[in-house]
Amino acid sequence: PEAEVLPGAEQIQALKAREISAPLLTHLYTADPSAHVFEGKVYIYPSHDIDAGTPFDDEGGHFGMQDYHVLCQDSPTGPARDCGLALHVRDVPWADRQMWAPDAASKDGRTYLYFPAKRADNRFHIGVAVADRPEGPFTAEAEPIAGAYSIDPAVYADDDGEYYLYFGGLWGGQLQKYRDNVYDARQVEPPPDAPALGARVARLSADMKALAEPTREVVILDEHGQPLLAGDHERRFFEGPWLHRYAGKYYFSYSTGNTHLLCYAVGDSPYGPFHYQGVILTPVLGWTTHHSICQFDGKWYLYYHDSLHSGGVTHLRTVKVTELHHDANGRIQTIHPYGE
Ligand code: FUB
Repeated sequence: PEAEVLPGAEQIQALKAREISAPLLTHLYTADPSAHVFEGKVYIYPSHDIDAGTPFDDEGGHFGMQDYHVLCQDSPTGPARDCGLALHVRDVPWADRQMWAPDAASKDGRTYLYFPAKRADNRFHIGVAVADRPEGPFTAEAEPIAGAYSIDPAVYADDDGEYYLYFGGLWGGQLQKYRDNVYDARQVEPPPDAPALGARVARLSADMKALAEPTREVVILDEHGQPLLAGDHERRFFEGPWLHRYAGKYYFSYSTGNTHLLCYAVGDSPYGPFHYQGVILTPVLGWTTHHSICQFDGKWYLYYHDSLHSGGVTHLRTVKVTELHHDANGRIQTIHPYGE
């Protein structure tokens, strides 16, 4: 693996002078923000970045997170509070390490936290933990969710009362090792001229703790109605799926990973297919980019992260928020995190 090359002090100062949003808080490193409006407030479910002392590697071993803290805002333009420890890996019976990007859903007065972690066998699974309050503390189920795997769970609550779980991330997130929900350690990302691998989606069971069906692939189509190709690194799904609904359409958004873009595609069903539309956020400082989109008081907001506060350390990130605009045709206006 390549060693991480940090930007110089001058470059950091120049980016700080141009950043469009300041970190929401800095006493913790936080990343991968999943924001939802629960009980009239914004609750943010982020990763809690630490320097675990694990060496940098291509599998993301340097992301050695151990717990989650939930953040809360009275509104997206106000300060964020750290609600304290919500769940620690030592309290998850099946998990060994690497508590990566979580998400949460609210149903019938309870909050469900969905999170990926590695088992001792080095494979990522997705677990669920339950609380009586949006900020936790959460109690984890004894086993991960059967049929879910890889990383980056995101839950979409549809208007008809159904909940959908999306997940998936390539390379360190291990999605490339699965075909049709079956694990095969020898598998790699498909060749450039083959269809790209998609995120996975399934409806959740009524108790929110299981999949109601096997997961399906989330297919993203190009301008000719053909699936994006695996070699199309500027547009193909890599990790960090998210779903929101705008003007009756379903918007599937995600990170392109090694090209560092947040992109989106639009469809008529939570299952897709989705038609590629464009870029939401141009690259931030740090290798990863990961987001959520939420509506508050009629306005839309993009929650995202970058590594500016840590001087560019890829696994020490801070969460930010900025307003997001859909134009008259429903297209999302591209956001530049350090101005154009
Ligand atoms: O935070 C660890 C991983 O980095 C997440 O799961 C990915 O989406 C990337 O942001």
